[in-house]
Amino acid sequence: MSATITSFSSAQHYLQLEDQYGAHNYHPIPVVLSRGKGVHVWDVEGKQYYDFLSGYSAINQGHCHPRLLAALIEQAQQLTLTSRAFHSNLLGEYAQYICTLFGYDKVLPMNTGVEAVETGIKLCRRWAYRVKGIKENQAQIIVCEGNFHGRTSTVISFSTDPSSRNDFGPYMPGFISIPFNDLDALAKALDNKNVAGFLAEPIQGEAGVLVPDDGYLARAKQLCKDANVLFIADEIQTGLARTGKMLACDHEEVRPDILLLGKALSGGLLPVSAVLADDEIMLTIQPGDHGSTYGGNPLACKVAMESLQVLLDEGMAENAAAMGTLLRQELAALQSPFISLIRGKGLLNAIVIKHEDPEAAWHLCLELKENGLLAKPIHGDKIRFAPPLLITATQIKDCVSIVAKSLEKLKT
Ligand code: IF1
Repeated sequence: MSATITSFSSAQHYLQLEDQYGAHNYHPIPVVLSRGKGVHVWDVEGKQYYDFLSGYSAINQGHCHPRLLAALIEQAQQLTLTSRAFHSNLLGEYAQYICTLFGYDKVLPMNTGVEAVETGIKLCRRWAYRVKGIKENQAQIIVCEGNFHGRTSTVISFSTDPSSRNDFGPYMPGFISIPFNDLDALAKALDNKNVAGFLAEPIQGEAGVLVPDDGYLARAKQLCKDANVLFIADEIQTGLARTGKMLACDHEEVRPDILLLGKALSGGLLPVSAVLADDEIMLTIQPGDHGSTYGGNPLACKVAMESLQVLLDEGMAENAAAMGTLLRQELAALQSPFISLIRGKGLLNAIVIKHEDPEAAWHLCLELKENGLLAKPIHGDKIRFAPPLLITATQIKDCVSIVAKSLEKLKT
């Protein structure tokens, strides 16, 4: 029997369907969205919200950006997928564009962020054995406690978050965990001839927007260089103008040996990720060694080039820097007894909630929703504030007034 879905105005109908037929692998804020434009989304009842999550930084360019939609629609009517069994007229153009923009010899195109992370791990290991000369199956990659790099079995093998990792064993070996933002721990871990790489987020997103000390990235890169170890920067969430520069590494003029991009590389239209590296690393993978059905498809290439160009043309990094500073200033000016910390860089921010109710951050997010702003807690007491990068000063002030109004609810 074919299921027929009649359009209902009640969100309840959609929530019930999702609960009955969808896996229960998320606990969303109870809102059912049906439209997005710029910094706003609308629910099925037509209520408008500010989006303060931006699809976890996949929608830096704003919802349904007209230039991205035009690129998608135009290419979708031409050619969407060839597989890599054949060439297309767009992969080479895209590869040149992105390599020139970020200053690398080559790009390996993938789809999701975690596929880029997995690809980076495989490239690092391949380089370890075929260039650095580490003995087969002995390569180690240093990672940071509190990391979030995705949800495949390999990647959760080095997660320190019990809900991401527990009861998914057996785990992939070959990873050494050290504290984030700890150069002594990194230096000590690097004193191991089997270490091939250091994988880190320049700012730890899921850990609560943890910004490392000034100089940490530059010093970490130097320590890796001195130890002949590859620095693998996961810029899937921090990259593409989110922190006020094209890359978070740019704040310290650090050039990763392997650069991982995703999310806003397609402006929220379809999954596109990328791994960039120079030939010494990238050419350790030869034909048949790695790939993906959709990796580098013409539709993805077209949308990714336009997504990057929009960031540049609309000065989104500069706006993120300015609006991020304004947001943190305005939040601090509230002097709320319920906000113990405000931190972030550019428009990747988080507030830490102080309240005797352990669910206070969740309740605040429900109140924010009632007042027209969508955000979601990170691990209990923190709330990520990461709007699309085209947000204006007026809108920032409007959002902060929504936060102020919503915080009143925590008094009761
Ligand atoms: C979920 C978190 C954010 C990422 C970094 C790789 C990936 C992500 C730095 C993998 C993905 C997403 C995944 C999504 C929620 C969201 C998230 F809460 F999970 F941790 F943003 F912080 N590197 N992050 O942030 O990219 O394979 O998902 O395309 O899994 O719940 P992906």
